[in-house]
Amino acid sequence: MFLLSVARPSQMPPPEGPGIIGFAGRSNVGKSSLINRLAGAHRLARTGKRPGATTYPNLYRIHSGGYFLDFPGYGYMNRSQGMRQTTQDVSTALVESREDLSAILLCIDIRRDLLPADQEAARWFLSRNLPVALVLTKLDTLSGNGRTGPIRGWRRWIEEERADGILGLFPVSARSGEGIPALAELVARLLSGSEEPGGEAIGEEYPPG
Ligand SMILES: Nc1nc2c(ncn2[C@@H]2O[C@H](COP(=O)(O)OP(=O)(O)OP(=O)(O)O)[C@@H](O)[C@H]2O)c(=O)[nH]1
Ligand SMILES: [Mg+2]
Repeated sequence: MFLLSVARPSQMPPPEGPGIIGFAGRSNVGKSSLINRLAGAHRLARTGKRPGATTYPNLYRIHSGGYFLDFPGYGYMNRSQGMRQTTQDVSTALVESREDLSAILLCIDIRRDLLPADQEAARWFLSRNLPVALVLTKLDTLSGNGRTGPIRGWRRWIEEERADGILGLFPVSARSGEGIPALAELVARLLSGSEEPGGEAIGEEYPPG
């Protein structure tokens, strides 16, 4: 169920037992579609053909307990600078103020190379003491051979990064459902509190770059 579009952190409900899982990533990578798939509801989060379908962070309450927080995509240039600044401020404030934000599912289009913006986003969340799962979206758009490159590339990146808070690599398709069970399992573990964060917090702006 859709709860609210968060223009100010004070609009958020008070922390409760199960936490919040944040969905971040570049515009149009399929964050909202993934939320719908994981929540088992088609029209929960608004999805769009045009980038920037999600303006402010949107909060959804999940049937099994806990929340999904859909962050606006970064790298969306078609909105005014002032508007982007406002939504970034809200996102940054939420990341800094919500101790019940338990992890970030960082969504990356599997067809794109390892973009600096995605790498920086991962590092930024990790630096804020937030565990990050790297989710490679739109898996259905690539065949077996085409998948190997990006999956290997990100595996190597994870090895080289050696960050405690990286929860793993999850190639998924919100369209076909492939890879979703493994990610749903992680989400269940995160919301039940059996997956623990690590790392040290230092300050930077969201989104990076
Ligand atoms: N082939 C394929 N297309 C997908 C998949 N998931 C999403 N899409 C398409 O990608 C486009 C963007 O999807 P959204 O879920 O709105 O993406 P978003 O990341 O929420 O976008 P913003 O809110 O603009 O940041 C839509 O046209 C979706 O239909 C997928 O698993 N496979
Ligand atoms: Mg969206």
